[in-house]
Amino acid sequence: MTTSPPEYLEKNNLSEDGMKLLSILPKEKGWLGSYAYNYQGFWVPQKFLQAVIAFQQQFQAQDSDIILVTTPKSGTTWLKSLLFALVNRVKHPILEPNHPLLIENPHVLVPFLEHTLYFDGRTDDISTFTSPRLLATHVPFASLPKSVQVSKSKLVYLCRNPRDTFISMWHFTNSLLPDHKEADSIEEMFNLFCKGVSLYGPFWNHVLDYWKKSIEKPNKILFLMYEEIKKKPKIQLKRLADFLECPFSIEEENSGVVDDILNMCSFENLSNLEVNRNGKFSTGEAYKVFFRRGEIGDWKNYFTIEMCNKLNHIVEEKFQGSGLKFSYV
Ligand code: PAP
Repeated sequence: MTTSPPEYLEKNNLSEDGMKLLSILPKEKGWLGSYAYNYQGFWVPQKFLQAVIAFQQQFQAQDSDIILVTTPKSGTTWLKSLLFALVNRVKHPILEPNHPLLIENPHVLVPFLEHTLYFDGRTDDISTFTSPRLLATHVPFASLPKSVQVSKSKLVYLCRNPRDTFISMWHFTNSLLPDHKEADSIEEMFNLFCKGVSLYGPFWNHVLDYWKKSIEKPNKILFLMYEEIKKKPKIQLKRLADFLECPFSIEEENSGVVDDILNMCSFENLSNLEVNRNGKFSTGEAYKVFFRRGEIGDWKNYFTIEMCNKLNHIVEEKFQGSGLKFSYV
């Protein structure tokens, strides 16, 4: 394991209060040698802790907000693009040559609250963003700002089966290392994941809390799974449109708008765009790291029988009686 974590995971710019908090939080040596801190029951690297707190303290939800919540590596980039295309389809017709999704990365069009808008002491005036504001977060339900929970804002939740989520995260984290040197071994990272130590994890708590809330409040939270969107994209996109109260009209369906959105946001299309092949965030990370394979079942290339058994055992125990089932193929 590397001894000097990359900039992405660690940065020593916490306020004095932040440093005090850090000194009392439980910590674990996590991904790429950085420490993960257990804050309000979930694991977060130092780099994002202050931004999570700023988001909690400063964000004021508006009733028209649409907030995408995901477990990291569950297809966030994909759903950001689908949401943007869907909600803005009148302002930006799908086949227009300069559609924003053809020239900008989905993470720019649907920014993360803690990773972007409240990151590093930023003070953007997000109250003036065009309505409906499309925003994103990885923060667990119980730790969302109160105004999100009590407003009429809508939450779209996305998760993915834990095997593919883990493999995607393992590749992603290692891809942040220059020359992929000193990468984390899959065994070490898998053991941490099984202990619950993963970005915004434990994975099962994150998923289960949103699952239960989506049943309690079906008009507030829509629960989506990567595998279901892959297998039945039209049905899931229409579900999303209905939930957001912008259903497709018969004319739109007949003229192929649903397919046009799915084609524009497909892995093949997005990953081959110039902006996503060569563009970068202002912080230096390349957009291309968000496009790897985009498939269900890559776990088969990495998981041993023992790993499957170990994770199955945890997942079955945690999700018992919840009615929630993952698809692995
Ligand atoms: P984030 O949560 O850190 O923002 P996220 O977008 O969820 O990242 O992770 C990227 C994953 O989504 C990658 O999965 P993989 O490692 O298993 O390949 C990426 O390939 C996949 N992905 C990105 N865009 C699409 C898309 N348009 N369709 C399907 N999968 C996609």
